[in-house]
Amino acid sequence: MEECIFCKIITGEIPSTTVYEDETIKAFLDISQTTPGHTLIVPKKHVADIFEYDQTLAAEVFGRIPKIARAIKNSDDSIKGMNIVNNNGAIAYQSVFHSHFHLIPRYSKKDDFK
Ligand code: DGP
Repeated sequence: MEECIFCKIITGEIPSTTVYEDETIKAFLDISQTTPGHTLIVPKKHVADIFEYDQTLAAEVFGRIPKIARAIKNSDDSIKGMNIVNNNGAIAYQSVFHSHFHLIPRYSKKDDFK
C-alpha cells in the first residue's frame, strides 16, 4: 500500500516512536496523544479494518494486546487503567484505513480526557 501512512511507519519511511515491535505487529505512540502514552497497535499486514481480519490475524493481533497494555501500565505507576479502542469505518470515526487499536492510559478518575 504505497500511500498508507501506517505502512510507511512500519517500513520506517515515516518516523515514529516505537513502543513494541515483532514480526506481526508494530506498536508506536499516536501523533495525537489523548493522554500521555497513547499507543497504536498496528498489524504489519495491510488490512483496512476489522472486517478484513481472518482468524489467524485476529488471534495474532488480539493476542498481543494484553502484553503491550501491561508493559505500558508497568512503565508508569500513575497509570490506573486504559481505554482500548478500535474504530472501523469513516462512520465510526476511523481516519487511517490501516487497522489499528488505540491504547489510551488513564491516570485518575478525572484525567486529561480530550
Ligand atoms: P483513527 O481515527 O481511529 O483512524 O486513528 C488514527 C490515529 O492515527 C489518530 O489518533 C492519529 C494517528 N496518526 C495519524 N497520522 C499519524 C502519523 O503520521 N504518526 C503517528 N504516530 N500517528 C498518526
